[in-house]
Amino acid sequence: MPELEAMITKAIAIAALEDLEKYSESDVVIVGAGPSGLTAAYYLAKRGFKVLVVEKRLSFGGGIGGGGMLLPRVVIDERGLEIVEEIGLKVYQSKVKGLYTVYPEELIARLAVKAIEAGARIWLGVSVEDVIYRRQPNRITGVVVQWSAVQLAGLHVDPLFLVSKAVVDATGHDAEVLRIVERKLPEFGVKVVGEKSAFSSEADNLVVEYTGKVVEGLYVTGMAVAALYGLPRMGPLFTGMLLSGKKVAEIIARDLST
Ligand code: 48F
Repeated sequence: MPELEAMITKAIAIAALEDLEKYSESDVVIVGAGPSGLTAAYYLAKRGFKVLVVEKRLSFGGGIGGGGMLLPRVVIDERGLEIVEEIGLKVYQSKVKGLYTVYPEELIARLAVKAIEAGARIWLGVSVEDVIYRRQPNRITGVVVQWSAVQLAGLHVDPLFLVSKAVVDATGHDAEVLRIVERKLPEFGVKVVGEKSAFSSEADNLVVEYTGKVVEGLYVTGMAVAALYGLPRMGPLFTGMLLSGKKVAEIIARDLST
């Protein structure tokens, strides 16, 4: 019988490397485990797609956990109630007419549990630093990943590749994947206009309306949509994030099924 320490190392190495091999190819890679990315992961995994969420931090939830200026509530309105009910999240009618509040920690937990139970995997501490592309026709065919710790240390370590039929930029305000495509693949014609100032009622609808495919193989959801198209911000109103995640899942499901 080997020493327990050796057994622990073997157990992790075998399982993790099997995982890496399994997810070297998937149907959908979602970059970012914020509200839009987790919602998209849930609805895609529920439909049976092989879904991997890559998150650069060691936790999921993105901007949910900060509530509104660190006050522990986020707001949704009526349009979000259907999704909230589906994920089993408790919702509290606000004294402010027409609005509801939810606990950020519960929203993070419910979204993550639903995505994971539906079959999505979420890799923490992994950063997307580039994309994979092909020509004729121009298309995005996956992402280039690196341990966030390696990036933070500023070490020169070659990354690895994850191939997928669809890549989703769910990286929030920074629209990191789209900015990479804009900078490194000018022939794709992606221009990240940059998010505008606050106009909550307009922003929350527009972000859903503009959610979708950007170029072949690359989709956008959540606040990255606002950054791409120069839409206003909405603050800690999360209806649009949930609806955007659901919409991008529906669009990808349709595209991958045809
Ligand atoms: O920022 P984030 O929560 O994006 P979102 O889903 O939601 C926005 C709201 O939280 C809020 C708002 C709505 O009212 O304004 O801000 O659009 O989640 C984005 C996630 O992507 C991760 C990041 O750590 C965060 O958890 N992320 C960003 N860049 C990368 C990344 C990258 N290059 N690789 C991997 N993960």
